Amino acid sequence: MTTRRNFLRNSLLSSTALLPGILKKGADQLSYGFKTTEAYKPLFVSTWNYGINANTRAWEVLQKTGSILDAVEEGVKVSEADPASRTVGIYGYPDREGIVTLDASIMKGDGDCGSVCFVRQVKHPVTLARKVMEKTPHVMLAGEGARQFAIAEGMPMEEEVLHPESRKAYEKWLKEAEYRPVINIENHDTIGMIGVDQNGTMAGTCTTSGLAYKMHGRVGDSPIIGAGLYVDNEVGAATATGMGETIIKICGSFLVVELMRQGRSPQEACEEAISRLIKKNEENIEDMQAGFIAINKEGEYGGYAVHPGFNFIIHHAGGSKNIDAKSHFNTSR
Ligand code: SD4
Repeated sequence: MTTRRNFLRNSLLSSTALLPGILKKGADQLSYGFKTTEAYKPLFVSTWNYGINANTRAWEVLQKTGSILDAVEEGVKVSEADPASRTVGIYGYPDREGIVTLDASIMKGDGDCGSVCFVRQVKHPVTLARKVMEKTPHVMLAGEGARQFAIAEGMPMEEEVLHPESRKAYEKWLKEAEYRPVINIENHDTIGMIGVDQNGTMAGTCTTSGLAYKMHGRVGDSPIIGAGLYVDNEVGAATATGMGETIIKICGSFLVVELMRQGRSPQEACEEAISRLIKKNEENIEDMQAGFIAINKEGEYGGYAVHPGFNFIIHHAGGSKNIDAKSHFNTSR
C-alpha cells in the first residue's frame, strides 16, 4: 500500500536519483521525516511552508555565487520584504504600543555570527545582522544602537506606518486588550533557514517581528545565538520557531546541534530538544507552540514541534517539498 510517507519518499527519490551531489542512504535508513531521512547536498531547510520562495531564492543565489552565506541571507530577505507577512519584517504585527520591532541573526559554520534585536525601521534586519558580524568586533546590537549602526552603514530607514492588515489586527487587539502571548498556527511565519553546500559548509539565518503585541522591548529567541539559531560545520545546524521564551530556556538550537554531535540524527535531536522544552515549560504547554528544524553535515534533515501544525520546506537539486512536521502532541488545538 502506498502510504503518504512512502509517497513523499518515493517522489523525492525518483526525481533526484540521477542528479549529482545527492547522497542516498541505505534503504533501511530511509524513513521520511522520522528517525533518519535522505541526505542531500546542497540542501536548504526553512521553517513554515511560507518559506518556499525564500528557499527558491537561496538556491538561485547559491548556484550563482557559490556562497552558502549569501544564499541564506538573500533567501530570508524574500520574507522580510513580503508585505503579506505579518510575522517577519516591517509589515509584521506590532508590539502592544503599536510599534514594529525586529529581531534577526546570521551564523556561519566556522562560528562567526551576528545579530540585531529590538530594532526599528530596518527593512532587512538580517543584512544588518550580517554587517554586525562582518564590520564590528561585536556579535549583537540592540534597539537604537542597532538602528544608528544601520544608518551609519547607509541602510535606508523605513517609515513607521503599520501595514493596513497589521493596523486592523492591532486595533482589534486593543479593544480586547488581553495581554496573553500565545503562538499558535495563526501566529507564525518567523523564518529560520539553514543550508549546507556541496562541500559541507553551512550557514543559517533567522528573522522575525516576534510575538504579536509583545511588551515593548521584548526580545525573543530568534536573534539569540544558540537559542533561535546555531551552526557548526563540524556537526550541523538548527533553527527554531514558536514561543521564544520556551526556546531560550533550553538554549534550543545549540542543544539540537550538541545532540547531533553526540550521534543523534537531525530528527532525533529535534525530538529530544522538544521533549526537553516541554519538561521546562509544562505549566503553559497547552498554549505554547515551538518547533525546530535541523540538518547535519551529511545533508540529512529533521523537524519536530510541540503541537501539530508546524511545517517546513526542504529544497535540494530535486526541487522543493513541504513537510508537515510530526509533533509531541497529536491533536490539533
Ligand atoms: C519569537 N520565535 O519572537 C519568535 C516568534 C516565532 O513563529 O517564531 N513565531 O519568539
